[in-house]
This record gives sequence, C-alpha cells and structure tokens, in this order.
Amino acid sequence: MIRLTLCFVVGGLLAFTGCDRGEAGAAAPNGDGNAEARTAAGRDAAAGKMQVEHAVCALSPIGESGVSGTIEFARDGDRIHVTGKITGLDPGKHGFHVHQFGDLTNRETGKSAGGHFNPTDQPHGRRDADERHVGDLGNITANEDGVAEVDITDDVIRLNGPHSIIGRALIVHAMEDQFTQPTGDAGSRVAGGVIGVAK
Ligand SMILES: [Cu+2]
Ligand SMILES: [Zn+2]
Repeated sequence: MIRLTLCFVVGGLLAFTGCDRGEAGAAAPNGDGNAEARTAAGRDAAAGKMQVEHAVCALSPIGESGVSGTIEFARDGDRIHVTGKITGLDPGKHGFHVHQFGDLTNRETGKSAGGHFNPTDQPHGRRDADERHVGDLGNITANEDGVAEVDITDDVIRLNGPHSIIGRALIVHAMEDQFTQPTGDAGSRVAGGVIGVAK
C-alpha cells in the first residue's frame, strides 16, 4: 500500500514537472529559429492558444443613466482594435477609460472600479500621447441620437501580460475627457462593464 502511494506521488511530481517545462517553453520569445524550440512546436502551439486574442465588455448603466452597449477588443499584433456601439448617451464627447478594478459592485457611482488603470505610473493623457495611463482611451463621440460608434486602434492597452486589461473595468463618463490632471475632469461614470476573455 505504501509503495502504491509513493508511485502516485512520484507520478504526480513528474506530471507537474512536465507541465512546468511546457509553460517555460511558451514564455520564450517566438520566432528565434531555434530547432530545439521547433521540436517543441506542438507543446508551444497548445500553450500559445492560451494567449488572449479577443475580449468583450458588456456595458450597463451606472445609476439611472440608461447608457449601455457592447465593446469588443481584438488583438492585431501589438495593437488592439476596439469596436462597438454605446447608446443612451448625451450627444457629444464622453471620457472612455479602462479603470483599475473589475469591480462594479457599486452600481450607483461605479467608483468601486477605482481610478484609471495605470501600471506604468504615468500622468493622465490623450490616447496618442507619449505619457498616459494605460487605460486612457480618450473620448468617444455620441451623435444626436445619443449613439456612439466606437472604432479605435490602440497600441498601449494589451490583452496579455502586465498591461492586460482583462478583468478590469471599462467606464464611460458623463462628460468629455479634457486631458487635465489627474484624470481629465470627465465627470461621473454613466456606464461600466468588466472586460472579459471572448471567443
Ligand atoms: Cu474613467
Ligand atoms: Zn487617465
């Protein structure tokens, strides 16, 4: 009985080690042309599928705003294509940011989502500024019907790694982001949703 138990333990350890190695291989840089790396192609390909390619956020109203929508994120190399539609807005510009926490338990203010996602400790800024919060996606613009069609390509947000926006909150503000410090004076939060992994 003891021997049988040992066998299970050793077997388990071996399986665990094998797993570790697979992950280490996946973490290595791609395309280095190393033949040994290529023999592990099957394993790496399997691990490579763990990379998030698409994400989605269902925005629902904060307070009584009536603002809702769906935003999709698609990886295109190092850039993220952000598309979707938001309805129920006042016509004009509205601040549009990824906030630090995927916590929208406060449906009255949305403040449970924390401040702008800022893992690089930089000042607030425009989407195309050299210095900005990772979460700074600028403004979206609603037409006379209160509908904003979103089509942004951003090269700062990520779906993988330390700057990943997965599990954080996407927030739409009542007013325009004016790019003032510390967070653009965009007013209250009118819609929010948690960004999740998509098919
Ligand atoms: Cu914001
Ligand atoms: Zn910001």
